[in-house]
Amino acid sequence: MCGSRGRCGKQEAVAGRSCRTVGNPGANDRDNRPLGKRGAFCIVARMFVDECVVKLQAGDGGRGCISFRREKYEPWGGPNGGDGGRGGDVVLLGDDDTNNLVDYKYQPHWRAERGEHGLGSDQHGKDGAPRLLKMPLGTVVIDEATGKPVAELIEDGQRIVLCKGGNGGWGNTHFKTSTNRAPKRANPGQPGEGGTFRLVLKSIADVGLVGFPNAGKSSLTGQITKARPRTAAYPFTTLHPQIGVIEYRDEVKGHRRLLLADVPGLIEGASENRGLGHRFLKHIERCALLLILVDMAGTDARDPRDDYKNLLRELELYDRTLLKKPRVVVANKMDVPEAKEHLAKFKRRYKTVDVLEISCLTGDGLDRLKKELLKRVTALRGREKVSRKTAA
Ligand SMILES: Nc1nc2c(ncn2[C@@H]2O[C@H](COP(=O)(O)OP(=O)(O)OP(=O)(O)O)[C@@H](O)[C@H]2O)c(=O)[nH]1
Ligand SMILES: [Mg+2]
Repeated sequence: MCGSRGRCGKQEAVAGRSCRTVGNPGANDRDNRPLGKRGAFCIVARMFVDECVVKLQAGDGGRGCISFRREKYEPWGGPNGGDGGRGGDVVLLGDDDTNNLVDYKYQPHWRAERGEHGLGSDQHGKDGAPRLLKMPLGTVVIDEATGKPVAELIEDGQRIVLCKGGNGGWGNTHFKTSTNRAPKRANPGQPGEGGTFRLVLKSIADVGLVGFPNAGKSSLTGQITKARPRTAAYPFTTLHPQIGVIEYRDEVKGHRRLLLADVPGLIEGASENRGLGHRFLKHIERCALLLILVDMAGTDARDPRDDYKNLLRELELYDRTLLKKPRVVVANKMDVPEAKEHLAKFKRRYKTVDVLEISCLTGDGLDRLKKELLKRVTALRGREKVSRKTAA
């Protein structure tokens, strides 16, 4: 969590670890200070890691013990070697409060405790403590040896035992038989499982926000969710995805919420690594609905019609299936006088596309957009459940 919690209002951002930033243009000048003047902890907290490699090792089982009972007046006390303890597992825990893999990037080696060895007098070794690793929801674990996904964390509190600890070895008491009353053998503990794994975070959100830089994605996120991503009039203000929660309070149907993922801007040629490239598009792969935000003001002499075409092209180049996802096209900056003309031209070219008009500056159209998002996502999620049942 951000070290300056109270000061920067970090608790409002669900993901992205951003400190409180400008929701409305110019609203909070303190946060426009250069990074170096905000305190070192904030700078570290801004780092966003969504992919890293870790080496995990479960604990080995403890050795079984060879021991014999020796007491006064007990000449044939018999074997009393205890068993070794079980090695601890490496357990992944889905955690809603974690949204970044930065902890694992700089500390990639994790090991669970080994089991203690067995002792005489039938004392069993203590089991090793498991190693609990908190993972952000949406983390996919890929085994580096096979290249195949082996686990995926999608629910808060979900536990996955990724590497099992080794069993403890039997002490010599277990080997006592009618013919062998004094066995001199015990088992060694079994080694714990281990491996090298790639962790890939693919955020889980209902709606993925896609647009050119400066289209107003973060302004929209700031307006309709509780997150406060930084907004400014220069491209690539947002450098990593931010997840915001859209809240709906309904007296009859109860409290509802949708997650909105604001991903960094896409530009033409992103597939060739221009701008920030395609690297963050994995965060919209799981969204039910894509929100394509078009800057109708034509900022920087751009043509909104070309923006829309280029956005779809970049999505297609990243993954064709993204184009099959349902999408809602939203025209932003409708408060700017030229926007009306641009919108008319846009509608003439894309006759079948339904466009929702909004302005993040004046707030026009935002309520309608929120309702539309809820309606569509509810319908889509319902359909997903039905198709999953049919597949089963
Ligand atoms: N006039 C007007 N300006 C807007 C509106 N929405 C956003 N802006 C301005 O557009 C600029 C860019 O807004 P951002 O929200 O940072 O845009 P973004 O899409 O998140 O940009 P990147 O993070 O760089 O990709 C800011 O200066 C905003 O004040 C709007 O509806 N009307
Ligand atoms: Mg932004």
